[in-house]
Amino acid sequence: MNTAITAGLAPATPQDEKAPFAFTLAYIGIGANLGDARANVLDALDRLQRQPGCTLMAASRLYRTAPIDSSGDDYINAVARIATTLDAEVLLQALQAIEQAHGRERPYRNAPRTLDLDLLLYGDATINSPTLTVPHPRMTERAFVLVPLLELAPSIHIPGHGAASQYAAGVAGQGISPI
Ligand code: A4P
Ligand code: MG
Repeated sequence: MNTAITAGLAPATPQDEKAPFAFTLAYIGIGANLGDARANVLDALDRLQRQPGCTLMAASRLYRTAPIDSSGDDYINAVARIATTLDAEVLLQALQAIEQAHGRERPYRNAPRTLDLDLLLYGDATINSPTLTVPHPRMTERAFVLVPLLELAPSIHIPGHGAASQYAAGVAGQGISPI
């Protein structure tokens, strides 16, 4: 069995089995603290599963988290692992379309939001374009990212930063609990 089949991307013909589809494992941070935040996060997972070019491989538990550099109610946060054939910029556009489906508005930086989808990691890529920074620049400082990420991938490395687990102690004071 090749890796394409393992990822649920079965080849269309026997010949294709010789040339497996290229896919990338990516991690998506999901957050919401407006409206029915729990329902919004669950719907985001469903939409990721249905997104062409993406297969939802795993999802963390949902967590209730205290706002960090933000206002409003507690957040509901989770992290998803997907296998995707989409280019990183195309994936970002797909994530933004899911945010828009939930009426995401951006009145000011870090405003409360119905749904926020951040591309945390895209394989082992480092990306610095006008629209996309990967790894997500603040992911090592935030329990709402690190705790669900480490639940899914305890030994994961963050390009340019090393083992994600080494940052867990630094965010231990931030309020987070599974729901
Ligand atoms: N952009 C660049 N890189 C990325 C990336 N890796 N993933 C650009 C997603 N977007 C990326 O994003 C602004 C622009 O960032 C986009 O147009 C995109 O081209 P945005 O979603 O409009 O704004 P944002 O979410 O306010 O910014 P950002 O940077 O995602 O915010 P943070 O730093 O992630 O903070 N507290 C709790 N407890 N839980 C939360 O989920 N979230 C935030 C948002 C603050 N406090 C929180 C939570
Ligand atoms: Mg965002």
